[in-house]
Amino acid sequence: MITLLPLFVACGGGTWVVDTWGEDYIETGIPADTFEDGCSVVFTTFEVEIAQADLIDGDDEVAGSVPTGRFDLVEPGPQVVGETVVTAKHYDTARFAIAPVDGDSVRVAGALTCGAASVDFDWSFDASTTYECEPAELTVPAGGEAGTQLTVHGDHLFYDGLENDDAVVRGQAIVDADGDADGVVTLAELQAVDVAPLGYSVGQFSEVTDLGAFVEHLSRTIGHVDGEGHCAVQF
Ligand SMILES: [Ca+2]
Repeated sequence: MITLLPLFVACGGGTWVVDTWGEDYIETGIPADTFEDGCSVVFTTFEVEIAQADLIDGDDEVAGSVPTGRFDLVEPGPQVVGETVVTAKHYDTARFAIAPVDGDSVRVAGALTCGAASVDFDWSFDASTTYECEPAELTVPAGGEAGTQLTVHGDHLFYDGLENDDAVVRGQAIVDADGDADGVVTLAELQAVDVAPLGYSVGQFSEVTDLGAFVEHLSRTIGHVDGEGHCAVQF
């Protein structure tokens, strides 16, 4: 009997481990050479509320769920979200939700610098976003473990397009949005700025007409899988 237990485990399942990471852009900052207009940003807070982290079987069944929680990605990572035992096999889909649990879903704070001008920001978003992700190669081995990473891309908050592949990272419009010139750009100040004169592209999202709505939309595009892997979002 003593030898049967490990055999059973080996045949039945393996461990799926989920972590999350904001990479250098969130931990250290986004350098000026990444911005089309020479700005740069340093984050002091980049919190995401991971409300769901599921491994999906081929027939759209949830094969396993890991415990979730709130993570500040400014802290050096990757940070482990959780793990669960699932049937050992190949999987092609992981589903994550960044959504409010007890407060907002995403909070980003930091400082944006463009030339001699610098502004602070502290923005909270409360959208619920489900990311349907395609890990490049995910096979959970019997008796072993395999991992999936919810990789968060901080630079996406500063894209100048909502869906075009040639969108670039810009900051000047956000610095310029500081209407009362107090050195802090609020979401309300972003909402007072029309995006059309900025040359920003909204693509099919014609309801996005101000810079606040634009950045909020971008806050729902930050989730990726295993680095640069693709996740689909239904808006
Ligand atoms: Ca202000």
